Amino acid sequence: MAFDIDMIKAVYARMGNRIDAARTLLGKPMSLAEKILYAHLFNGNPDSIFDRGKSYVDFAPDRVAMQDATAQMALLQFMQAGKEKAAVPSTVHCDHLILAKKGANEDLRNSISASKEVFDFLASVSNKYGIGFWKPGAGIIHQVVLENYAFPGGMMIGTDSHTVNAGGLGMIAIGVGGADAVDVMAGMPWELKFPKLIGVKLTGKMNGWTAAKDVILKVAGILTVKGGTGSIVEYFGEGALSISCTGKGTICNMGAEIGATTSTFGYDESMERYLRATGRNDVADEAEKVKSYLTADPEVYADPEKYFDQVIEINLSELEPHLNGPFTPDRATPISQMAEEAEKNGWPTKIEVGLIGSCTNSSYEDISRAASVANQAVEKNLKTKAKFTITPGSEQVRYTIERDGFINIFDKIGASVFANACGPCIGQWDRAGADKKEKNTIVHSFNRNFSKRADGNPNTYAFVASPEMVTALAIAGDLSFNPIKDKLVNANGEEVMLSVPTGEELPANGFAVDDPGYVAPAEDGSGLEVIVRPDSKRLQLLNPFMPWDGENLLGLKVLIKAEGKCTTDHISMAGPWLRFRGHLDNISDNTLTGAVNAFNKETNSVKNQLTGEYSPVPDTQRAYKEKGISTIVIGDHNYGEGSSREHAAMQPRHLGVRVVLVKSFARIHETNLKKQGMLALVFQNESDYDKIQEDDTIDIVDLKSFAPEKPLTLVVHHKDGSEDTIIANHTYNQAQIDWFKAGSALNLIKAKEGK
Ligand code: MIC
Ligand code: SF4
Repeated sequence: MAFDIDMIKAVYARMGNRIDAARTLLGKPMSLAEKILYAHLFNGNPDSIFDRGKSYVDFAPDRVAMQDATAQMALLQFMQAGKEKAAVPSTVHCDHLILAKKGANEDLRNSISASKEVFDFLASVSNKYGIGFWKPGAGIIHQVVLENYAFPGGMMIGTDSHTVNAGGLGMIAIGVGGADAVDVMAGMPWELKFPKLIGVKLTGKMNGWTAAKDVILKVAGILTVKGGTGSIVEYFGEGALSISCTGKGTICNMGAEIGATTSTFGYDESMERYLRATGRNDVADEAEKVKSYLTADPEVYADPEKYFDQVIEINLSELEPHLNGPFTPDRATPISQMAEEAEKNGWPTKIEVGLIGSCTNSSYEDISRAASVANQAVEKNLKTKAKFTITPGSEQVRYTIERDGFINIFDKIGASVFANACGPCIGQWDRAGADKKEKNTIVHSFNRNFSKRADGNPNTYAFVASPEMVTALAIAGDLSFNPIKDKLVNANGEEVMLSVPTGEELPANGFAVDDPGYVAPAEDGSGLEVIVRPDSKRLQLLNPFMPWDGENLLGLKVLIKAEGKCTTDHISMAGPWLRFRGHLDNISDNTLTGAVNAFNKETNSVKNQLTGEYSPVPDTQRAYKEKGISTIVIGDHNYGEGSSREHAAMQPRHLGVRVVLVKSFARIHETNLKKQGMLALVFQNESDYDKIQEDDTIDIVDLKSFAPEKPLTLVVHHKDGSEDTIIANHTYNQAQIDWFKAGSALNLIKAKEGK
């Protein structure tokens, strides 16, 4: 039986009426995204319609998922909210804090002992508040959610940007910061700006070396890292029907890389097959009964231009395998052009390591197709040139692929199998020699390839591809190798070609697992106590942020003017810093250390206006804080792109930054800033960015009349005595202005609870 089947039945029972009511109000056929959104309004039955891209709407998601690195902060906040139990089914997954170094068993043992305090904390909070707990080694949050919790037509949020993976099972699944998870677990409305809609029509059918991954690599190339911002991407068309459910998951997963709010597919037979194969006949049976509500109305897909804000069409029959990178997931190169591009750009073509797996690509289908390529290396007597690693997404997948002999095949090409966890994808890869910072190339089937992400080396050129392409490229050891047309020379000196991968969508003998790694919470946890040691280096109870004093913000010093890409990895790096995700003061020592200072083009070196000296960003900021001086951070486009980690907002807040003023924001980060009581502002006139100088002091002169839709005025005082006036837009509605006034959204929840 599926988890929480009663909740799922209840969602389906009310869905029809709500969608019918919305259709009547809208007076037109509905897309799937609209159906799910209107079926999940906090106030129940729809009684008005919303403006896409404009209206803020209160939703009631069906469930919440959290991973260990973000759950700590989410749960530390939830503990302050004064509730006895999580209001909706919620889970915690231990996956990010697990190192990849020697191999699964040893790494898992070492990581459990290194992070015992944190895992124990998460286990005990989960137990107390009725939250399901998935132990270290159970798998990566998104794979475990797809296998166990996702259901067509449902709505969930998760404290990780790749929560969107569950769109593969026809959900609206959205990545958020921990404070948003607290809203939902506290039974309060969860607010989102009603998204715009992008339709992607898939025609034709994939063949040969092309995989589902190539669909999203192509889409990323078209839309770029910010093209999906504020939108839900809905895939449809005959091509969609031929993609497996897990392949759909891969496509939705990487929707995070184009900034999309989420992506989804209509319910179809691939989803039914997957539900049944993963032990959820009950969900499949229920979904079958409400099928017409689990996909768009037919008119929408027949005439998409009329119903979506933007439509993209991709012919799968012609789609080539892609390699995206280096350093950004939207730099898309079809394999046929790779040799030329690499040469033109001076990318190192020798591949050192191929890595497959991760939450994005570790389905049975992915692994079986990659194994079919690896097997050819064995049979055709080829020596695999690059190192090769596998990171399975869940214990269920790992157990099944081992049983079916795939691990054995990978062993023969000298592969290492890492623990079922994020490992190398999140900088937990203790890669030998990475500290030498040598220029080198890796290829992987993960989703992100920002500088330093996998191994901490800024000179690692990482390219993203499908698992089967990664395997072929690892065998060849050469970025310019195109398996579709190029030959390789084997150990006998013969020229051989790799034939196209073959695989199975689902295991013929079913999935199997010995210990899935799930721990159910106590029925009644009210008497349980959660302990945080006061001298802990890893965990720190939170102190509420100070409310706004009602005055204009005057005398703000410019902490840093960040230039170019400034992702959450640049604002709060992962890797070794993951160990401080539950300790706000300690993790604050990495604040903005990856951002490039526009004035000297260096990272982690900014001018302290009090001394005139250059010092690391966190030290400079702490020096201002000590003197009670507030600061402002200036940023470029798509500031805060990437992850959902609210640390990127809480750390600056904790250190005394009051305002972040940028050319544009990534969605989750903008919300995180608002939730934590920061001012998130956008230049009305982009070129004003150039007016900000290193020694500036800035006043916000009309904050006392802070109101929705009313821009704010900043007076910038330059060192030479001259001044500039800059207008900043913002997207705060009244409720969000109240968060700002209270010091944070959490302060407001607490006030409502009377705690
Ligand atoms: C990531 O892929 O960057 C992460 C680590 O999963 C993050 C969450 C985090 O920072 O903990 C994400 O994508 O949200
Ligand atoms: Fe983990 Fe990487 Fe997936 Fe993030 S993207 S959840 S770090 S495997």
